[in-house]
Amino acid sequence: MEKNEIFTDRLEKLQNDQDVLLNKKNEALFSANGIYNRYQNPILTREHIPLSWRFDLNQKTNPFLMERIGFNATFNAGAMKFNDKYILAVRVEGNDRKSFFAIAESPNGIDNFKFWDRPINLPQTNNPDTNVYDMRLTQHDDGWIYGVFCTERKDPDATEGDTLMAIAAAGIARTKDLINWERLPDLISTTGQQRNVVLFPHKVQGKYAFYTRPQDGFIDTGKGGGIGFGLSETIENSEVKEEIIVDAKTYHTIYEVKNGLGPAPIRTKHGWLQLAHGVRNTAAGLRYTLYMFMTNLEKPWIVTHKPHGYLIAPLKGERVGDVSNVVFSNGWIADDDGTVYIYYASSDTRMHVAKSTIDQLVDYCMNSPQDKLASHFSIKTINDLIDSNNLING
Ligand code: M1P
Repeated sequence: MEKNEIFTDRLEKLQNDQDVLLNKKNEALFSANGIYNRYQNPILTREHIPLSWRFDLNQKTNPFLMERIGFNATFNAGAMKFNDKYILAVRVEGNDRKSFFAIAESPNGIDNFKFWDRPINLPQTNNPDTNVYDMRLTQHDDGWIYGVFCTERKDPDATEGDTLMAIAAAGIARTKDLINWERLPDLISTTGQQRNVVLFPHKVQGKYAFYTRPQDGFIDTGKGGGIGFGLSETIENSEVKEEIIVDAKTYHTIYEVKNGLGPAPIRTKHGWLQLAHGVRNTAAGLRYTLYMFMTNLEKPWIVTHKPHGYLIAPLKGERVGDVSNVVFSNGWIADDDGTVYIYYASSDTRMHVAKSTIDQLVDYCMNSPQDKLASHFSIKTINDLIDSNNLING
């Protein structure tokens, strides 16, 4: 085959394949638990990355139409509704392991997600990031859209030859249009490291409020007790001087190793709906699942309801990927009609959506039994349900 035929044939196939993928309809699957519906297809994969980010499309300089820049994964996306579109701020990871953020939009929240023309050009602080990931979007009362994310840098105290020691901190940027971003200084907090930090949408006691996840190591949270909460006088130089623990990591639960808040909470008349990830240990390594709880409307750091166990765990194909046995969420959208789109990533590889409603999630949180932390209590809870069902059935 002639070189110019290779180029034109490959370009046609690549463009057709991507058109088919981007326009594919997504169907809701039957929900056995009645709490949410999963969907048939992932909503974003590395195959969704625009061809112009991957290929030199000039036949003269790339006669074989080879990929020049490879992409490894699209996952852990922040989410919001913006100009009537369903927007994801996606963690895109290149073959070089560097993550960055890129906006993808869909007209209906479940399919047709397309990336905007270019990735987000995130300004640097005077301590440049090595890697950035897991942006939580918050539409704040102050008029700005905030993106709070993890910024990772090599630990300056790493001993010679140690190429692993790193420091995680909460980076903060804000925007009005999701294209032009202003970078603010990283959050200063009481512990050495932070990940999974979320800005609350309203001021509390006149201050900016953050959910935090204090940790004294890069991977291990150590003495950091779980999902925290703290206040900062300003957002331009954020500092949380005191963190209280909202939801503690706990022995023999799905969040025994660590946990972290997902997206900014959803307000309901019964309280704030909260989505988080919990991590437990297994012989096969860490297992990440998603769980929910509700917090008090006026005191969003106080848990009022907490169903036992997980809401979403990795299922079928979701179980396998770069970091297997993981589901992770840092984005959801509540529509005006009460529909809730839960965006979650599986195994640090691809994005999915599950659909529910505020009414279903409130009912789930308020009426599911709590984890009473021992098998014999679980049996009692099951027997109570059987007894009340027997009463109904005579
Ligand atoms: O690999 C699973 C997840 O691990 C981290 O989350 P956490 O800090 O709670 O362990 C993050 O790196 C996250 O991006 C990743 O999905």
